[in-house]
Order: sequence, then structure tokens, then C-alpha cells
Amino acid sequence: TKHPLQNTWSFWFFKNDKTKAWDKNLLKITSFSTVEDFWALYNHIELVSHIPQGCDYCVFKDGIKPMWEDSANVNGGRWLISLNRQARTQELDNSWLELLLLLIGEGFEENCDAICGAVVNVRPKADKISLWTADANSKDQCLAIGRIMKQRLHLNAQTLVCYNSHAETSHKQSSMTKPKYTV
Ligand code: M7G
Repeated sequence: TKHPLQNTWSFWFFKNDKTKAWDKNLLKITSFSTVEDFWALYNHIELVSHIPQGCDYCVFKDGIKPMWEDSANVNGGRWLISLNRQARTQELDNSWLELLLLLIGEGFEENCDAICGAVVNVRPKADKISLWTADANSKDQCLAIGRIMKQRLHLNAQTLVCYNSHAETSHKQSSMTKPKYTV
């Protein structure tokens, strides 16, 4: 018998096709709800360090679309880690897997219900790993989640991890937005 997870999760792929609108490139590939089905999927797909530039992987709780507009995300935000190109391959793959295990293993203690999903963006300048939470205004909850993420991804204490609300991210004009929280 398979080992059930607390939640059912969906795996999404963002295909970098500039001829299409952003949301048309976002494809729900499959869902899983057991440990075994998670590993079957993980072992079947490309490591994130091998997917083309401009593409994303997203893993979200079933029923939540990996977009700002989803009702589960609209008041939320994300903890964001940027990894420079030298970090590609090992550190990128390791950190993404570690974050997935935190998600599906419900590693955020009393704040698991606030977790929506996780995204990895493969980009020319810097890859990004982010953890999306439901309520950007719940400061203590956001900070508790951010501290666990920072610790479990083995980021050194000097690395600043920043949280922004999706409202800020979606309205920003430049790439520099003052973080709402940092850990
Ligand atoms: P990105 O892929 O998150 O990061 O956003 P990047 O700038 O490093 O590539 C790129 C663009 O995709 C944004 O400026 C938006 O035009 C679009 N986009 C990204 N997200 C996450 C969303 C979303 O949730 N909703 C909508 N409507 N557009 C989005």
C-alpha cells in the first residue's frame, strides 16, 4: 500500500513560448497524493537545472492555480531565494528538492494551512525558488514559515531571504521592491 500525503498536490509546467499569453503557457501536468507517486513523478521529469531558460516548475495544493489571481493567492505573497548562475545544477536541484520535501511533508508546523505552493523559475540572470503563502499580512506566520524555509534549505545566516506580497510584485515597475519581511 502507498503512503498517503496530508494533501493532494498538482505539478505545473510553465512553457516559455513568447507567442502565447502568460496564462496559456501554464500547464497542469499531473497530481499526486502519496509518497510513492511523488517520487515516481520526481524521477520521471527533468531535473530543474536541465529545463530550458524561461521555464518554471510549480507544485501547488490541488485546487490552487500557481498565479497571483487565484483566490488562495490573491492576499498572499512569497518568500524568494535568488540563485546566481554558478549555483545552477547542484545547489538549484538540491534546494528545489528540499523545498518540495518540506511542502509535501508538511514541515511548517502549525502554519501548514497557510502554504499554497512553490515555484522555481529558470532564468538567464538568476534562477528563483519561491514559497507562496496565503496571507501576506500575517506577519508572525510569514516569519515562522520563512525561518523554517531558510533553515531547511541550508542557507547561511548572511543570506537575506525576502518576502513580498503578490500585490506588490504584480504592480512593481522596476525589479527593486522593498521587501515586506526578511529572515
Ligand atoms: P515571472 O515569470 O514570475 O518572473 O514573471 P521573471 O520576471 O523573472 O520572468 C514574468 C511575467 O510573467 C510577469 O511580469 C507577468 O507578466 C507574468 N506573470 C508571472 N506570474 C507569476 C503571473 C501571475 O501569477 N499572473 C499573471 N497574470 N501574470 C503573471
